Amino acid sequence: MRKLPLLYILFLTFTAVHSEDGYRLWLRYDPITNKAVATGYKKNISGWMVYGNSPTLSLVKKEIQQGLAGLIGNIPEVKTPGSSTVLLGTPQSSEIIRNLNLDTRLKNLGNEGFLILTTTYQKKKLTVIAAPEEIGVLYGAFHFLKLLQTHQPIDKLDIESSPRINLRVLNHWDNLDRTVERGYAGFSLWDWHKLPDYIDPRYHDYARANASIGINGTVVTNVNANARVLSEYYLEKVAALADVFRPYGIRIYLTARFSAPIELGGLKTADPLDPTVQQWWNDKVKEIYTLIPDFGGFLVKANSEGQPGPQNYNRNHADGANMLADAVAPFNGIVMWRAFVYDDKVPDDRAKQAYNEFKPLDGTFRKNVLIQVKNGAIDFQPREPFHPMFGTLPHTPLMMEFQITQEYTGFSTHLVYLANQFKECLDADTHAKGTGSTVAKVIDGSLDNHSRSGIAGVANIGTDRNWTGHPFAQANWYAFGRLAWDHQLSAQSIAEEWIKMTFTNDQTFVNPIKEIMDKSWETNVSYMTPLGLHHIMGWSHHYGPAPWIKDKHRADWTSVYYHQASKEGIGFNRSSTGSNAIAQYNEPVARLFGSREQCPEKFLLWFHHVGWDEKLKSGKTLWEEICRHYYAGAEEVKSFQQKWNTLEGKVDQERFEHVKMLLAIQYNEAIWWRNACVLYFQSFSGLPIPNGLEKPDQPLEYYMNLEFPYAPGIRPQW
Ligand code: BDP
Repeated sequence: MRKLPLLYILFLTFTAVHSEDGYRLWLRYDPITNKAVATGYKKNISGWMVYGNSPTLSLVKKEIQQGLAGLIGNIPEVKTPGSSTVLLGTPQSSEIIRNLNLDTRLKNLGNEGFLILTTTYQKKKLTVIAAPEEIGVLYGAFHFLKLLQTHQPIDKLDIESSPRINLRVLNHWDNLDRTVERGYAGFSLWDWHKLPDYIDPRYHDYARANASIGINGTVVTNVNANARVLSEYYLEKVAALADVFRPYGIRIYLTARFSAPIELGGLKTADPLDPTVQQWWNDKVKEIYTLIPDFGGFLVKANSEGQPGPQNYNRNHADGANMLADAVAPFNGIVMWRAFVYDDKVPDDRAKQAYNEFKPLDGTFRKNVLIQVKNGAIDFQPREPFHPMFGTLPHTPLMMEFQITQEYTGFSTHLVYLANQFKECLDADTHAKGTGSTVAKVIDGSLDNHSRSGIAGVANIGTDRNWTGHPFAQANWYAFGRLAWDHQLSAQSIAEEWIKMTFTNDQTFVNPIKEIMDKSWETNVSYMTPLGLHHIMGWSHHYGPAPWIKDKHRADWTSVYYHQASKEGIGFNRSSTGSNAIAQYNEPVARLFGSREQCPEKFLLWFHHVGWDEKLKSGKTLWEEICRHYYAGAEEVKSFQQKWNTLEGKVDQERFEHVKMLLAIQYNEAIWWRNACVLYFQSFSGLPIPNGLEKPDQPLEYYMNLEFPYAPGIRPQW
């Protein structure tokens, strides 16, 4: 039998009492063990009071009470403010807040912002957490507790914070049978069968976690939509979820299957310009709002990957989106219409198709339509250049769609901190209105003066006890929320606060882990798709390497379509001598990406077909550089393992062992990626693996013959 370390055995004995299974996420509120820090906080917090007892302010009360009790212990709720009271409320709920002359400051915060201020009132020192609306008070409470969780000073606070983006939503690709498309953390949280009568306490915990990072919307159903969710039977269940989420400031949205009028309504058509179709949607929407008065609206995937849409009736995306937008407009609802469209019947480069379809429609969408665009033009690859639609459709509010679930970055087995990936895209300069026209400014509406703005993240959450499968995948959920609130935050600062709240404030743990997280995405790109390679993963399930995939029923679902490897070289020529996809970018981006010499090497094979022997900036040939990346990526995972092992004892044994085992899988899979890709590409280059690099222990055929019919996350009908 395998011997378990003594510490681990001891820990197992105690877990019944206090288990660190990751359920509590970043909201652990364990006692601050650093005496000096705890004493300092106690001096500044002698009591607390929340003005008001609405559903949201009751949550504030519960959070503050729980948070303070957990972190510093026994702080009484007081009836009147004494010295060092923490006082929370809105100007409507609290006379003291009204008397503090904060009107202008509060007004400037918008309806979700908050203010945390150390001040004096009637000679008493107070910490005031105030907001124009109740939800801001909840956000402020979480922020204040975060200061404590991360051991920040609180004696002289003056913090104003409001979100840069209005709509901050999770997209759940959850099916009504509770499977989750591209979900790697168990089944769907939504127990449709038992709803509306059974309310799983987890729904509250889910909403609370989201509120703690400012997420204010959730699309609970898959973009590959099932019309049934719009039936009365399901709408009652949706309404029950909406009731749970409401006090947390979270609105519910549904995916709308475009053919629902036929499937549910028995109509002969779903033509958006047919008045009976419009009427069907108007009636359906009215029914939804009767049950859910603050229903957010619809998310739609149309005419993409076999989904029905307006083009089935020779109408365009604007016709479809506007028809739905008209139905929800009287109720202040919105339509998030996805730009993820491509068709293998179209002979053009897949990377160009979304822009080609949407650019001519710029300015023709209703005011309550947002076009939801993936970060890159292909499909959530480990690394993609930013989507050319950002910065080229000034008359249409564009939403960002990031993928938090790790479909293409190792499922929930690989430690990959995605904030760096999100940031690379957000910080990219579209040059739409000169230098500094970043993607972030496009989506927050500031570049083109759009009052609506939005960002969506495809959720990585499921029924796994720790929500996300990998303990570190929680960081991606967290970072998405934080960047949605403020895209100016750095990936590193977000990592730091997450580590402290999720694990420990011990800097000898925080620093090395921050370093691992910071490197982890680049590492993942290196051992999967270095130098701009893309879409070379296992067919359909996307598990593991499979650059050899060819001859499928759709060319654009094969790997050879994307890497174009030949005896001469490798890479997709999207320059002016190839598909000319670069022309969709503004200058000087188009010129930069289009030039073989200037193109950043991280995107080289995305835009160029390059000879195996051609020299790169390092002086090495392309072949040598490809090998170097694959080998270095795998080696880095080994270094993560080594570093992790030195940290045993600094955190609970349960999560320590969990991460340790997952890192071992990640290392094996990185080697698998390395070996399979290097051998496969070698079959074209005919060149030897450079000296000093270990030779793969299996022949290429071995890797090509591996099969994974039950890899998680796949849609049953694919
Ligand atoms: C791809 C996924 C597929 C989704 C699609 C989408 O493989 O399961 O349905 O994106 O975003 O990445 O619609």
